Amino acid sequence: MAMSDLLSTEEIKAAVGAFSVAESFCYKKFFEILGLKKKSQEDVKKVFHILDKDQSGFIEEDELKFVLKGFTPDGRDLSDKETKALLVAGDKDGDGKIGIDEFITLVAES
Ligand SMILES: [Ca+2]
Repeated sequence: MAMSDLLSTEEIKAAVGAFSVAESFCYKKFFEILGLKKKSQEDVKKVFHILDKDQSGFIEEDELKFVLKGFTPDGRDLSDKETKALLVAGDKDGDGKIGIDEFITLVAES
């Protein structure tokens, strides 16, 4: 399963391209441009599993840093500050990583 099976390449390009400038990342706008919120919960789960590269069942901080690359290889790395902000937004139970339910909530909130 690849991101391009779930989301259109145009939307991926537009969403990643919108945050090409350092420190500009906003997950709400990102998910909005991607059209992720309109997707079924099943598809959002599939996106989660792609981003969970080591299949640990959680998106950890080091996976969040490369979240844009998870969508397209030319995505930039998030800065440490952006990564932390995204983690704080998504990590509702404070365990330092994002679980699948937290990811679904994060998308729903966007
Ligand atoms: Ca993981």
